[in-house]
Amino acid sequence: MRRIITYGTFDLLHYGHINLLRRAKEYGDYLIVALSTDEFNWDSKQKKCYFTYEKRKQLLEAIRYVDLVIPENNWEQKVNDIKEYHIDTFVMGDDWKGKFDYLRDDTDAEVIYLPRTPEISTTRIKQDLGIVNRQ
Ligand code: C2G
Repeated sequence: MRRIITYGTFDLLHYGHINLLRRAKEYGDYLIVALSTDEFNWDSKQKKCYFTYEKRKQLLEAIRYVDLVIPENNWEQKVNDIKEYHIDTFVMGDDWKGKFDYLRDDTDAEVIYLPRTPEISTTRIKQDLGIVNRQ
């Protein structure tokens, strides 16, 4: 069984996220999504999510490509996750290109960056709805 992992916030789930998850799953049989917790998002990514971790997890678990959702609590857990879950392929959108190349040295996983879906983003959705600055 070929196992894949990817990481993200996945707030206001949209088709760009689905495109990423669908293509990630093509690299194997079992896709794990490490979902950024509310605390990690706020403390380390300065992102205030619209949906809580539990709601974002529920949405991801309903996606046919996703087999398991685990929490992403910090930037440093990737090496351990890859070893603990016997991951063969680490996948991220190419806005992260190069940022996780160290995993090629520190683990046996291949590191793949996939093209983002260009025209859609959670920020764009909030802007279009005129809610970007309302906290
Ligand atoms: N994505 C995409 N196309 C978009 C928007 C997002 O392919 N239009 C991809 C991103 O490249 C990422 C995944 O969908 O691989 C999740 O995106 P975000 O929720 O924005 O994740 P991010 O905040 O980048 O968190 O440790 C890594 C971080 O947790 C990644």
